[in-house]
Amino acid sequence: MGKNWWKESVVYQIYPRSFQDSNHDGIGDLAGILTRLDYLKKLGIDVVWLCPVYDSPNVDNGYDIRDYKEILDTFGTMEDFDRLLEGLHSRGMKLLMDLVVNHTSDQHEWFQQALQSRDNPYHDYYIWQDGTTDKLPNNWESHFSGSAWEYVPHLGQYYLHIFAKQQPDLNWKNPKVREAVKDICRFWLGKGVDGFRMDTMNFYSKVDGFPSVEGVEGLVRAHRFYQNGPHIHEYLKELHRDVLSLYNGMTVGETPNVTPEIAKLYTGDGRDEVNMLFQFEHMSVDSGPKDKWDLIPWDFVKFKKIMSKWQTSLHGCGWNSLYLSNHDQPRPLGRFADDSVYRVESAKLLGTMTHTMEGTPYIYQGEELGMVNVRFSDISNYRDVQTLNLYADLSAKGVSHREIMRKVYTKGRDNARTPMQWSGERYGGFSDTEPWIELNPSYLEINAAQQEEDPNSVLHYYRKLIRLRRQYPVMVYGDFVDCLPEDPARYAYRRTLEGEKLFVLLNFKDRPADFYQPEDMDPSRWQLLLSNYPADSDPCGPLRPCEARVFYQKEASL
Ligand code: TEU
Ligand code: CA
Repeated sequence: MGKNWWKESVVYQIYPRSFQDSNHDGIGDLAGILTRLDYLKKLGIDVVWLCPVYDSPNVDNGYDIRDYKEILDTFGTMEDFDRLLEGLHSRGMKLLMDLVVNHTSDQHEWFQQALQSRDNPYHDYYIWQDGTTDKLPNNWESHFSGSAWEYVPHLGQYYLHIFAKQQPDLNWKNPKVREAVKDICRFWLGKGVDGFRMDTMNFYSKVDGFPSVEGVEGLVRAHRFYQNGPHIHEYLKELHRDVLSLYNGMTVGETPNVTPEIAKLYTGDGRDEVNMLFQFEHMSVDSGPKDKWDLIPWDFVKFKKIMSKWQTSLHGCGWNSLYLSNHDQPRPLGRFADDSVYRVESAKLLGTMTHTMEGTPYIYQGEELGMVNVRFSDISNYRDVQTLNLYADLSAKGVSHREIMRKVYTKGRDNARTPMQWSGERYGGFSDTEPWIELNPSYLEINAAQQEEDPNSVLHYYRKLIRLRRQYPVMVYGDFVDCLPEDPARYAYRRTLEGEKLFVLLNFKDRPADFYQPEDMDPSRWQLLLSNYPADSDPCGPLRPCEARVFYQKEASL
C-alpha cells in the first residue's frame, strides 16, 4: 500500500451550528468559521470536515437536506462558502464536505413530488410498502425511536425512514437516484472541495423484501437488513468509477456494524470504493445489545483488543480512521478516562492514543481543549431530535425522568454540540447573544483563550502531537504490536518502520502503575518524545495517574 496525503493528514471536524457565530443570532455560521482558520492552521490541521451546511429544515441539524446545492441561509451564502474554501486552500488546508445521501429531508422537492401520487416520476426515489394503518410493514425500529415506517393515508403506503420521519430513505435501487447523487458530488467537487465524509454509507442498500427480525417482541433495530446490504459494493464502485476516481479527493464512509473483514471490502487497495471508514466497534463497548441507550460498564481490556485488532487487521491492506469523539458521541474524557481530577491528563492521554496509532486522526471541535459532557437538568434545554424523541418515548412508557436523564447525560448527542468554548467571556466568545443551545458552564474554566496562555494546556499538547506526526513517519506508517494485551490498566504498544521504533505507554487508570519496557528496546538509546506530565522524573519510573509517555528509538537492534 502506497503513501497518500490523506494518510498523513490530521482532520478537524466542525459542527457549524456550534463553532462560531459572526452575525449576532446565536447560531454558528460560515463567516464565523472563516475568522477561526488561523486557529486551525496554528493547531496544525490539514483537512477540515464540515458537517452539513446545506439548505435544511434542521430537524436533525442539517442531516435532513432540502437542497443539496444551496447553503442554509442561517449559515450564510454560496459566496461565504466560496470564501471559506478559498481561505482554507490559501492556508494549505483542504475541505471535506458531508455527503448525506442515504436519505433526504421530507421537504426536499423529490419527496414532495413523491408524495403526489404513486405514478409521479419521483415516487420511486424513495422506499414504499403498501399497507394499512393497523399493520406496519415490519418490526424495524428507527434510530430515533418508534417505527422506521411512516404511513401516508392518501397513497395507502408507508415510506421507510431509518432516522427521523422527516428523513425518508432514498431508493438506491433506482438508477436515477444514483445519477442524482453523482450530480451532487460533481457539483461540489467541481467547486474544488477535496472529498467527502459519507454519512451512513453502509445503509444505502437494503435487503429485498424488508423481512422482520424474528423472535422479538415490539420494535427492534434491524441492522443486518439495511447495513452492508446486498448491492452496497456495486453502488460504491459505480460512484467511484463515474465520479470519485476523476478527482484526487479523499473519502471516509461512516459505517456502524462493520468488522475489519468487511472494512477491507470497502477500503482495500484495488477495491475502488472509499479510502477509509469510521468503524464503531470501540464506540459500543459501553452499550448492551439493544442500542446505545442500553448502558453497561465498559471493559478496558476489551476496548484495547478492539483498538489493536483494527490496527493489525488493516495494516498493509486498508486504512483506519482514528477517533474517539464526533457530533454523535458524548465527550470521551469521562467515558474512557477521567473528566474530573485528571481531566487535563486524560485529554492528553486519549489524544496521545489517537495520534500514535496507524490511521488518519480526527479531532472533533473542542476535543483539543479537553471539553467535557454537559448536564442540563431540564429536557427543554436539549435540542437533539434523537434525545427529545427518546425522552418522549420512554416517558410514555413510564420510565422516570431521572432514569432517562442518566442515559442522556451519558450518551446524548448534545454533550458534543454545546458551543465551542473560545474564552471565558459571556457566551464563551462563541456569540454575543444567547446561543441556540446553552453553553456548557465549564467554559469559564475550559476555554481556548486561557489555554493559549498556558504552555501546559491540552491545546498546546495537541499542537505538539500533530507536529510530531509530521516529523516521524513511524507514527503514520509503522506497524503495530500490542505489548500487554491483558493488562487491566496500561495500554502499551510498539510501532516499527524501517529501523525506527516508537513505544507508547498509557496508564488509563487514576492511580499509579508500574513502568514497562519492551524487551527489544534499549532505554540507553531511546528518547522520550512526549509525556503528559512535566518531565521532572525518571522517564523509566512508575507511571502517574493517567500518564502517557511516547519513546522513540532509531536503528533498533532488531
Ligand atoms: O449518524 C449515523 C448513525 O448511525 C447514528 O445512528 C449514530 O450512530 C447515532 O447518532 C449515535 O447514536 C449519522 C450522522 O452522523 C448523524 O448526526 C445523523 O443524525 C444520522 O446519520 C442521520 O443522518
Ligand atoms: Ca450566526
